[in-house]
Amino acid sequence: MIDFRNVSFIKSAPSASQRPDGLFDIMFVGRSNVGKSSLINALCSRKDLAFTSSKPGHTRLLNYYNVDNKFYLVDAPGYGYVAKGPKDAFSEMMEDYYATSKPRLVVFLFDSRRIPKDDDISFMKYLNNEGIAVLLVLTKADKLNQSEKAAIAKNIKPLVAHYPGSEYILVSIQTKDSLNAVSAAISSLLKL
Ligand SMILES: Nc1nc2c(ncn2[C@@H]2O[C@H](COP(=O)(O)OP(=O)(O)OP(=O)(O)O)[C@@H](O)[C@H]2O)c(=O)[nH]1
Ligand SMILES: [Mg+2]
Repeated sequence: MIDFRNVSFIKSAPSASQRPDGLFDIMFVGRSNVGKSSLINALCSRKDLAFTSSKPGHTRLLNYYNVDNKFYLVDAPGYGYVAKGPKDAFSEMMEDYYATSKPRLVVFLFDSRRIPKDDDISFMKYLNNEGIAVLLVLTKADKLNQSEKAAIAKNIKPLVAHYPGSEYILVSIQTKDSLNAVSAAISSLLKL
């Protein structure tokens, strides 16, 4: 098992060439505001390890955390939010990152209330084509009512179509059981 409480911030890297050495990467990716930084804090039982914000586009750099001396957990900028200029922070950073590095696992976060858009689907396709292992996490489960919960499987079909495992975890940062499920799934996928 992984002790997520044994965590330390290593660095914020403006580009993948400045990544720290030594361990492999698990990268948290997803649309801006989906809850990546919040999930990292919740998993690690820390309030302000990763910076969160109610405004999208908060995380601008690749933030590396050493988890239990087993891997680097990488908090990435979100996609789908263009702050300024022709590209969002995600496109710039990720093109550079994926040109030189391959994460051992991508934790793909998707807001459980949403319908997948083209950019969600193309990113999932990309990960699948690259042979990168994916764990699909549907976030903000506490905001769903029963009928919204029942509609999830149908809603996310276009996304799951490009995701061979097709299993997903419904998560709320307020629910310890769902956080334990994420931790257990990561352990199992990494055989840790
Ligand atoms: N109700 C609820 N709110 C959540 C949950 N997870 C995250 N949030 C809220 O969603 C907002 C965005 O969270 P962040 O963790 O900053 O999102 P992010 O994906 O890191 O965003 P960027 O860094 O901009 O890409 C914050 O207001 C969080 O409090 C959840 O499980 N339930
Ligand atoms: Mg963030």
